[in-house]
Amino acid sequence: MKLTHIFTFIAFIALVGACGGGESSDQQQATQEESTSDVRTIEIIGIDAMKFAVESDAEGISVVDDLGSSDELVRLETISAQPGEEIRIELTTRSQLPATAMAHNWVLLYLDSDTKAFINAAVQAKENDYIPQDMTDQIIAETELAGGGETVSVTFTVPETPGEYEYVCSFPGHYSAGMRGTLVVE
Ligand SMILES: [Cu+2]
Repeated sequence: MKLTHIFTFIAFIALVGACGGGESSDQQQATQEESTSDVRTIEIIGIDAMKFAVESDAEGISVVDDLGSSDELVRLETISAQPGEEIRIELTTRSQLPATAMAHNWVLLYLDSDTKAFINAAVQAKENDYIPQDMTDQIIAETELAGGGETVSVTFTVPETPGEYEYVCSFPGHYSAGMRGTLVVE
């Protein structure tokens, strides 16, 4: 091969390489967009009875029918998940009360976190939407507070360690009223 041919060949390879790279990054972006819309979403309703409720039973969750006739909802008790799975929580508060009296959030805590201590500290953290700032290392995922008619959401990756992770509403009094549940990682 002549030297000029070699240079042409190298230039050709470089060009193909550059195009290939561009294509694959486009492809990656498309895959990401697709996966975002494909994320398993759990629509939770926060009710005045201070419970996490859902409209009906579904695959991957377990519910208890102990809310009486309250909006024909059932109480969400557990969410089952695979390690590393992506889950989106959408929390809507159903209430006529002002947000200062009735608002909800959804906070998922690590296995080794002290839930009672977290809840006790949350009462003192009104200025930070009832999230104790010195205990954020105990939180895997959290939504903002949702007042009546509002919807908040969070997307998170399920931890790799199997176990029963507790999720809570940290608005004062709601945890002890039963506004909590378990994310079961299998
Ligand atoms: Cu609440």
